[in-house]
Amino acid sequence: MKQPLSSTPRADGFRMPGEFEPHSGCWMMWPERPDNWRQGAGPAQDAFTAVAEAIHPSDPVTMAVSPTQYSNARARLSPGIRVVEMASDDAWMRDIGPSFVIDGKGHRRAVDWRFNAWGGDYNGLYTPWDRDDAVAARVAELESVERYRAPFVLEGGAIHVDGEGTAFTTEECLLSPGRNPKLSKAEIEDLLKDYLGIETVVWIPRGVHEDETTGHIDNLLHVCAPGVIALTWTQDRDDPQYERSAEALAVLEAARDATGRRLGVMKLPAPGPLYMSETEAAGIEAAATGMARSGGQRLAASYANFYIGNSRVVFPLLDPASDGAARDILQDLFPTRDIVGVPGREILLGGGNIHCITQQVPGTAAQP
Ligand code: KQY
Repeated sequence: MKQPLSSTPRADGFRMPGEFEPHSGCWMMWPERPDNWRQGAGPAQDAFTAVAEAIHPSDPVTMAVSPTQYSNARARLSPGIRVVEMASDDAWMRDIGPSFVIDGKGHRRAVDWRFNAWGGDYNGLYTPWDRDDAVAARVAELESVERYRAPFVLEGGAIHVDGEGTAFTTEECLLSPGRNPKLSKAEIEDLLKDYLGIETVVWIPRGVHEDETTGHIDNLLHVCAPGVIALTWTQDRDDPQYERSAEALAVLEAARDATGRRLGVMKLPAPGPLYMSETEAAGIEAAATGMARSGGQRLAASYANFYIGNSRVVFPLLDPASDGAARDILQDLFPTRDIVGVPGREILLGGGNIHCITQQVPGTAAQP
């Protein structure tokens, strides 16, 4: 495997583009871990297949899959979806894949973050995680791009960018003791600037209630365009999510992005609240580490966990009472894209949703 570059994206004139900018493809990873996916992962494989098929008409999809699952995945996915063999510890391509950066001259590179299963020995969700940590380098190699190996722990779901110099993250996540306990907030902010090619970090206090990633931003909000944010919102002041979303709204309303612009915030209704059923919990094998499951457990459900493709936005269907309202808001936010809902509950049971299981590859078109 090729050695990583020793400089940084920012020093080399690269930036992470917004998800709403053009893509040349999308990577996913096939689920199979029986202590995270119920009934031997069959229902999750159906859900991941539906997501891949929904994205594919918009962005060419590559599904990475372990050698033992290759035939199963190949048989389930339509022929236009590329299937490649790759080892992993679970299936969260947003978090284990690279974040791609571009330079506006047609060059693309990968940022390979250090991965420790969302908290390492402190509060990580499983061990070992070395196969997950190796995924970004393999994706970079298959995309034929050079790679930076970042010197700190971060998952792709811990950040959003607007492509114009601003990144969004949460203090709950990036300042958690399980990730980079020796780095100060200022040091983490400097590293974000260097590795994302940005100027401004908007720090949201906390993410979604009961999110086992410790506060990933991608479950709380989405950057829909420069200066436009979709934020998970509940009207129920007694719901623990209310305070979290209200704090986020206050920060967003007070913030200026890297261009000095104020942010517009669109509220996405929170589904539910949703809980794991006894039957669902019973179908998941007991976990040796941090992924204990039980009936009645609150699920970290959010419509903000969607994927923005070239011509489609693919969002999770989570609650018939609010799916339609979420769809209408997304259509207002993305008037030129089709809004495609895909059942999201099986992915939610594993701890995330559609954004968490996808990783876009930006296009290479040079910018003026
Ligand atoms: O990005 C994510 N939401 C990943 C969730 C990991 C959950 C592992 N059970």
